Amino acid sequence: MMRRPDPTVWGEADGPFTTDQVAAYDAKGFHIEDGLLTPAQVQTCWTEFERLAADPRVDASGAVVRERGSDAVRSIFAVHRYSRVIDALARTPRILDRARQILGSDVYIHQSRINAMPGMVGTGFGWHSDFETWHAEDGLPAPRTVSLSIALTDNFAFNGGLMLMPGAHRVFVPCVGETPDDNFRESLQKQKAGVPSDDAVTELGFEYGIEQFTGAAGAALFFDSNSMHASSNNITPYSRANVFLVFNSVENAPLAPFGAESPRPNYIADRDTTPLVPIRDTEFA
Ligand code: AKG
Repeated sequence: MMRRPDPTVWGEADGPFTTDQVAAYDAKGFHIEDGLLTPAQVQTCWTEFERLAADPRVDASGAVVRERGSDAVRSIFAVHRYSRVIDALARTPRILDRARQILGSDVYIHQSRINAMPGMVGTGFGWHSDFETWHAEDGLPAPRTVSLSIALTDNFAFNGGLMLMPGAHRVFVPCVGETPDDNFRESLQKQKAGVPSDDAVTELGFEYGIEQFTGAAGAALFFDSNSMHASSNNITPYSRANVFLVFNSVENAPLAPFGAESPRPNYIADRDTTPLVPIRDTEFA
């Protein structure tokens, strides 16, 4: 394990986060904002999720990942490409200005997805840092991204709410082994390459502890790309669906992958680095 050489907050740009919130994000690697979306806006996004999940063209594109051993939708990728609503969501000032504030530059979307975590059959995501994969397989040079997870259903402690290790984003954990060709075909259902060893997770867990993102639908979690995070299986009847938007700095454009033969497809790791153009808040939903 090594201390991360890069900052978490890039520059001192103004924005919706207060100075204290920026300092806490810097120290913990994440920030929770209750009520980022209104109930009506959540409903609009949920309707989009149902529409995309039923669209055969989206399915045929490969963007829909299903749970192992069941037909239930686990993830839909590139939702900002398939949905005008999600595209507009990403460009609302309350979201875009926060991403720009943390990253100190213009931003574009590196990845978007809805993780459905369906009731009874939703399977969790083992401990990992996203930056490991985004560096090795997508070619992002530095951890200069901020991820946003917005709850489309209530996120409880018991229905697969995301767990994070506060402060562990400052440690980079190199993962053992090589990335197999087309690793994403398996890793999006269950990640095996690019994950830290049990010993590394144990050490970090005892040093940093674990907190959890819980909140009513509409709550949001902003988190750093090197945050150590995971979720448990959802064995409750209550689905835990979240929309994820990953903002990358335009100054951190992807290069050739650092640890894989070829980059992942565009619907998983977008290589169009055109800066997002803001909209007015009233233009969204
Ligand atoms: C990821 O998208 O990298 C996650 O870890 C998502 C975890 C979740 O949805 O519970």
